[in-house]
This record gives sequence, structure tokens and C-alpha cells, in this order.
Amino acid sequence: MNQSDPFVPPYWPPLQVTLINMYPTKPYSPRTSHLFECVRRFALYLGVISWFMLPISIPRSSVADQPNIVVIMSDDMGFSDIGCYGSEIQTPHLDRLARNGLRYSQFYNTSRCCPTRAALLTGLYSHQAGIGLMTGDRGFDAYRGDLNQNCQTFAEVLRTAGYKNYMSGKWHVTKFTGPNASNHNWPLQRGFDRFYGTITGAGSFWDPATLCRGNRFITPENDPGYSSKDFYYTDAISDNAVTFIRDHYNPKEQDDSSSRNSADRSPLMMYVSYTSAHWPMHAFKSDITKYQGTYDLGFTPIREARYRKAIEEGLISQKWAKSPGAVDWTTTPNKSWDIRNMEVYAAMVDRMDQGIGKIIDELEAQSALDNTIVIYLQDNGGCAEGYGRSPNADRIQGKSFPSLGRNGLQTKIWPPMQTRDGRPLKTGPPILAGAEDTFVAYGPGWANVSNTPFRGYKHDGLEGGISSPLIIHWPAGLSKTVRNGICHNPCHLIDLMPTFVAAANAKYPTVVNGKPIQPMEGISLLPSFQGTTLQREMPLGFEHHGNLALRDGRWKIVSSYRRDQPTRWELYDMEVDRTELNDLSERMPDKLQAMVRQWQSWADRVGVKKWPFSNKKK
Ligand SMILES: [Ca+2]
Repeated sequence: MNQSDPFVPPYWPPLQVTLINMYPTKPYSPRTSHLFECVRRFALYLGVISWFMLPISIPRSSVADQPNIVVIMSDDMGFSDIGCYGSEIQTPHLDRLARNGLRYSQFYNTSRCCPTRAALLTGLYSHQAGIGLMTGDRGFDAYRGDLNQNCQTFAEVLRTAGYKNYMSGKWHVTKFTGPNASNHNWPLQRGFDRFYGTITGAGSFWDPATLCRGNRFITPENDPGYSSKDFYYTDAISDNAVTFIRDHYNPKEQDDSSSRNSADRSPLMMYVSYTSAHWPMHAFKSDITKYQGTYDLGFTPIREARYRKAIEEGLISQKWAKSPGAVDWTTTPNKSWDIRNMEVYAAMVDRMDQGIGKIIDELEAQSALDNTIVIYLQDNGGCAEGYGRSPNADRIQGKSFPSLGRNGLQTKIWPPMQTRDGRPLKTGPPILAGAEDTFVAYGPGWANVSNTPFRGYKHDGLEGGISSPLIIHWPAGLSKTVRNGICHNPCHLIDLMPTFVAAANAKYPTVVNGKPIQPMEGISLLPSFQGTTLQREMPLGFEHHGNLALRDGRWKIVSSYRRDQPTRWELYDMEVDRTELNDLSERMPDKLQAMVRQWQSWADRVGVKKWPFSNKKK
């Protein structure tokens, strides 16, 4: 940011020049006692001496002071949906991470589930990993719908640095999702030691499809590793993550042998991939009740309150006008139905935060929180899709299904589908969302609230589609000067792999199993942990479903896909207009064309094909 700019970030420290040590000894925590520090330094001294005495073949990382890494990602939530980014939804645990950590105001995802997961896992643009669109094979290498063999997941890379890797939650980076399908691209085959979760990308929270433990399909009722009186997927993800952490530090208690050897001495990596708050809106009554009355006045007052709070937090500039509301509450039909949808959505986010609290508590119980990098992010912006918003009463009249019993697999992720005991799921008004026999999405009006103050939704290259909170919590590694601070440098999913490689003292490979591995695309965020401005040479590129964008410093071009219409680029100065309301493309045609050429160069390099393409191969 330009210091002459009236938007001077309130918490950002003066520019510092910091030498980033690629083999870091962690900055001292101010809470570290003198005695502990002496012991720690002596241990480090012994470690260094021991290292020189070891055979050359022992990797240096085996004696490094490597941090644990816990990546927590939510699903289909907007920029302002958690408390510390402006929301009225109660997220005290995420807020605590933010107050003691570092927030980023311009962190980008890829605007959709699959490509975000591909980019997060591999440090590449999603097209380079083979997932330019979703998990169907579109006949081009960039759109195979399956992670390719010329990329590595961060689990695969961290494993080579001595990490034990665990995953709880949604995978969604392979087209092979059935119980008899090839599992070559499932978590255990891509670097993880233990996995609990779903292979595909959506479904009931009360009975998720493709639920697996390791490589085995399970049901909520026959899972040998987890049982709950009231199964709810968000809780199951949290509880299994807690179990993996506990077992990591108490290897004798664990129920499989994958990480038994020296697990207590290995650093831990955990990928917690929630499906909250993706449709359908499913939640416990007790959580929904907390939000009754909160949304009775509709979209406008909530958007305004979030906008004001985000300005107060220092996350957005007051000179960025709030984008216009997308849906008129006064003419919205079925108001009580839509109010309920947002109450349930809030309850889903609230429940996820409760689970994050359990994970943080377990790290604290293991005395591991201090040297754990806890990361929170979201996979795409609020979702305007209309799933479950039309009534299906006529179609399900008098219908019932055979019970699934204890072992029957849920095979559907949207209606027509059934509960485990055979009831059809009901959609649309006046059916109130929440229970297991309902299937409703919260729609464009509330998605627009989620994405306050931005335009656009999930799928889009506009800021509402690609902007995510990013919280970094790492007491042993963040400078005191950035605690409760905000980094305003643009960042992207591709930056997390280089950050992990640097923090873990890992070596990113060039060849694996004879296959060349594409180089990392991003930059390490470690300098920002010390308050140093990030230096990025390459612009950030975006393409999904024909929605295009390029971010280069303060400038952004963006084009929204319109069927049967030519590409129409818009140009924005993000320092003065991040809400993308003042298109400069006609006033600055040379700048626009230069950036379009940059975008084309990026698109050609990563394998983007012009949308729409219809070919679909099996
Ligand atoms: Ca998503």
C-alpha cells in the first residue's frame, strides 16, 4: 500500500527489511521462560552437533525444529461470514486465532470447490494440476478432473521432511468416487497417513455420500472408528481431527498402524476440510435457535452492519463503496422461509467454529499449540446456486424408499434422495431448512450478504467469488509486531505450498517416480509473518467456467462469462475501488490491453481452454 494513500492499514507495522532464514530457528515466544529458553538452546546445540555426526543420508529436516501445520478450510462461505471479518455469526474460536494471529485482507481462492482444493494441495494453478473445472474429464490435460502425476500434494512433500499427515473432511480432487473405483488419487495414496471424510464434494450433513475411513467406504452407523448418537458431519470432521491429534501424541492408543513408528517425535500436518456451510442448510435445532430473530429485517441491515464492522476491523477501506444489494428484500417472497435459511446457515458456521475450538483445545492439551501453524481459509465465495429452492412436494407425494439399514450407502448428493430410514428429502418453501429430510440452499440474497462488500458469487472472478479470509496463528513463529494485525498484500492459494516448504524445511522435488514435477507457482508468506511486505513478480491469474481475472499489484482486470456473448473485460484500481464499481477499461485502454496480454500469456502457460467446451470423456 502507498503510505500517502488515506487507507493506511491501522495495524500494519512500518516496513521492515527482514532476512528470511530458509532453515529457521523460530523467533522466541515472549511467553518463553528463561530456564526453558536455556534448555531449548542447549537442545538445539545438541541437535546441531548430532547432525554433523550423522551419516550424510539422514535429511537435515529430521533434526529441525519443525512446526506442526494445521490447515482448516470451510466450504461456500463469503468474505464477511466470520466474526473477525465483519459477521454477526458467533465465531469466538476463529476470532481468538485472529486476535493472536495475523489476518490477510486480500487472500484469493479460485472461486469453486475442486480447483481451490487442487491449488491448495499442490501449490499450482488448478489447471496445471489437472482440475481446471470440476471432477469430470473434459478431454484436455488441464481439465481431466483428477490430480495428475506431475504435481505433488503438500502431504507428499511434507512426508519427505518427516511429517505425519492426517486429513479429516472433504477431498473432491478426483473423478473416481465410487466404492469400487480406483483410489489412486484418494488421500492415503496422495501423502496422508490417516483419512476420515468424503471423496466427493457435497451432500447431506446427516448422512454424507462417499463417507470413508482410510480407503474403505463406511456409513455413520457402521464406522468402527467413530460413533455419535446424533451424527452430524461437521462434528464428525472435528471429532476425527481431534482423535488424529490425540493419537499422534499417544501412539499406543491409536487404532491403525500407519503412524505408529516414532509418531511422537514427528511433526504433525492436519488438513481439516469442512463442508460447512455448503448447501443443503442442515443444522441442530439448538444452534439454529441462537440466531432466531437475527435476520428478520432481511438483507440490507446485515450487509450494512458487516460493511461497517469490516471497516472498523481495518479489513476494508471506507473509501470503497459498498456494492449495491443484489436482491430486493421488500419484493422477496416467502420471507419467513428465507429468514430461516439464513438462521440455519449461521448455525452451520457456528457449529464449525465450535469444532475448531475442540481442535485448538486438543493442540493446547498436547502442549503443541505454540509451535503449530494454524491456518483458516475458505474455498470460494458465498453461493447463489438455487439447489433445493423450488418445491418438490408434487414429485415426492406418497413416496418412500427402502431403509438403508446399518450398512447401506447413501449414494446421492442432491434430490431425489432419501434419509437413512427411507423418507424422501423435501425442497423449497414452505419447508423449513435444517432437518435431515430437508434440502434447501440459502440463495443469492443471503450469498450477497455473505460476500459483503463485494460483487459476485462462487464461480466468479469478481471479488465476491475469489476473496477469502486467511488467518495465520503461530505463537512461536509470528512476530509480536504483527499479532492481531492485517496484511494487505494480495496472496493466493498457490502461496501456501511454498510457505509450508519453507516453514518445514522441506525440499520440493523436481522428479518423483520418474515424472517431472512442475515448479511451485507461488511465493512463501513467511516474510509477512515478520511484517515484511511480500514481493511478488508474477501477476495472479484466474479462470473458472469462462470467468476470467488477473491481479497485478493495484490493478485488476475481470470478465464475467455471458453465454453467446464476446468476452468483455473490466479494469479496476483495487487501491481505491476494490468493490469493482468504477470500470476504467474505456479510460485506460492501453493499460487494459497490456493486462489482457498478460492474462493470455498466463492462460496459455497453465493450459486454459476457452469456455464453453462441450467434450466430456470417460
Ligand atoms: Ca465450495
